[in-house]
Amino acid sequence: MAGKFFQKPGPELADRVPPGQHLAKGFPVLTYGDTPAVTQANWSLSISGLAEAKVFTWAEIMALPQREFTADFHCVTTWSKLDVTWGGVSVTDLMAQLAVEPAAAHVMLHCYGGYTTNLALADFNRPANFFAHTLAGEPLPAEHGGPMRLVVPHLYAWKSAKWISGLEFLADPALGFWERNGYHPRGEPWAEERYSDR
Ligand SMILES: Nc1nc2c(c(=O)[nH]1)N[C@H]1C(S)=C(S)[C@@H](COP(=O)(O)O)O[C@H]1N2
Ligand SMILES: [Mo]
Repeated sequence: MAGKFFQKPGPELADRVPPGQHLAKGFPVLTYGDTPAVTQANWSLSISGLAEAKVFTWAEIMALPQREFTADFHCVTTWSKLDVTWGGVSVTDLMAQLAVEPAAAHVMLHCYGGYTTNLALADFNRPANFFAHTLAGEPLPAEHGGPMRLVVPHLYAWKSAKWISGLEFLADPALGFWERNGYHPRGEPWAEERYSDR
């Protein structure tokens, strides 16, 4: 698929680009359905399931430590983008604000527009994962999930929920939108966990 939109990684980047992936030129937009209209004023993040129920406003998230992140981004449709620069709040900083029950082992991410995706708690609660409101120094564009998305760099990008609206903590594994439709429950790019065998 080398050509106008993709390029084969040179040997110097081979250890950065997972098997079967090509480097994207630019930053493609991958959305199932329409871009929902969400503003900072009407955005909130709801905590539900096996955790003390809570709703964070935009201002409450902005009051948490604001950090910069540089991360690679791997879409299962075979494009990757290296060294994307983001600004936002680490998942571990947000988790420190929550009272999650010990029985919680999974989390379902809910989004404005109805998209969902599932993660094991161990894949979610990592300092390298973050809620992003800034992309390349600018407010996160709506088509890339603005005003707020999650980014989970170590898994395929369908786990990086755009327009995130809620975290639902669960005891048992569950499947989100693409996972119900044949994508792998975990989605680790170096192991090419693209599709489910079920
Ligand atoms: N809410 C929501 N989040 C989503 C998606 C989506 O359709 N809706 N697509 C996922 C997929 S498949 C990918 S590859 C990335 C794409 O992010 P981008 O559009 O910023 O490149 O977002 C993920 N998060
Ligand atoms: Mo994707």
